[in-house]
Amino acid sequence: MSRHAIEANFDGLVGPTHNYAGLSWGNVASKSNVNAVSNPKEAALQGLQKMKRLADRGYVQGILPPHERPHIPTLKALGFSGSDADILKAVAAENPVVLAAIASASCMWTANAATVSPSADTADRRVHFTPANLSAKFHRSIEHEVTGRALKSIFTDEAYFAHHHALPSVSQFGDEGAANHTRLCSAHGEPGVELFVYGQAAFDESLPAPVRFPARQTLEASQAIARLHGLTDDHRVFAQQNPAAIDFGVFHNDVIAVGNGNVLFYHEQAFLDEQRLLSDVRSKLKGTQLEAIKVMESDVPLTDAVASYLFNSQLLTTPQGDMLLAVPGECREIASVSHFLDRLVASGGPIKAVEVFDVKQSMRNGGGPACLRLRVALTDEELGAMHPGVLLSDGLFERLNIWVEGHYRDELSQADLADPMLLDESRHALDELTGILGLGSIYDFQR
Ligand code: SUG
Repeated sequence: MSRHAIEANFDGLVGPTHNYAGLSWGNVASKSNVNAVSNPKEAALQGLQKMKRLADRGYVQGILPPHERPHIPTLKALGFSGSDADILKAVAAENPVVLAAIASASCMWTANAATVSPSADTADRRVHFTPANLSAKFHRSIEHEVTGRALKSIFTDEAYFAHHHALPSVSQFGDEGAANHTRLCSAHGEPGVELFVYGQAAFDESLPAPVRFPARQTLEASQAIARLHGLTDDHRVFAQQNPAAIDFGVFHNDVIAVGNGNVLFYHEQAFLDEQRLLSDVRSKLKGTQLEAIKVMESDVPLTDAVASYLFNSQLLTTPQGDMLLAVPGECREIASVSHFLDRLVASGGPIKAVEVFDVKQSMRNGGGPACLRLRVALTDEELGAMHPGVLLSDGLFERLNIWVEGHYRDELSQADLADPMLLDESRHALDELTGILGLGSIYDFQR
């Protein structure tokens, strides 16, 4: 039975410690901006502007809160002791990379927060959530616990929502969440096909793997998520990412492909076996035909795709039933990409409009518009059952702008991460935020 549903986008609100630490080997932007001075205030305001513009267009826009950083409990688990100030001083002296990791605001990229399967696809007809273990990177592996708490406090009613634990935190079950998961369907409320794109098979060495950069998502993790979410064979497809693309800096599938409704928009180098992927999706997709929009290397070289983040765009269905591509500003700065976008809109295909968003602060760490959001398709009833306090309204937008202006710094260097005042400022800000959003005590310092 199909029901009317919408797609809500939950953006990560950028945290007060947003900084450039070069923590992500394999992510070109993160490595090339290491030690640059960041502007957390501007980053948070850019994110809010993106949310507001989409909310103004009628999209349901939600917010996921930043996490407590620097995360003192992780340092205590690593043997640091004393007051918070002592601990920060000791870790800064002994291992500044560990300090940077536990201070990262990386939970802003909520495409990596979790994998979400809408109720139209799952065996028990509930919306299923699994926070991603993000085990490939230490700084991200500490996100899933608080992500899980936040998701549970937003989607509480067990009649509608099912929550799973993150998978075991080892590389064999490395899971990067929705960044490697695309849902194709005739409409958000109709049963769909969930496409899981993995970088490597952990237990099958006969399959190719990248040699330069790590594959963060494994086949085994994708299969486990599909099992947990109760996706039968006709609702799931597994496909391998092209290892050569990972070695080129495509660390998540959402850096080279994006899907929405019946459209899959991707670069010709995205997948290892593109024909098999297309025929698997076509055979399982009900009520509509797959529209594959493939971008050729001769039109947009992979280097330009990675530099512009063309595919890290949000592909959204408009109220008229067309599609809108929400691209990062960098797409208009790179000639091949900008020309391609003009031709795409003029081609008469499903993508009828391109909107440009400035998320430069996030882009410098390898996070475009699509990294900043987690998609949750919800029926009208499910939307009514979730916690409404995290949905962006004009009033909440205004309140959050004031909150950012009041609590955030406009400059942050690596040396600042050890400043005990930053920890205090951050906790004060987050304590107030859980009040604004009505989320209850989700942070360790509140418990
Ligand atoms: O995991 N960058 C993030 C970017 C995540 C982008 N998300 C998606 N493609 N969905 C990452 O590599 C860099 C942090 C630093 O270097 O300071 C970072 O974590």
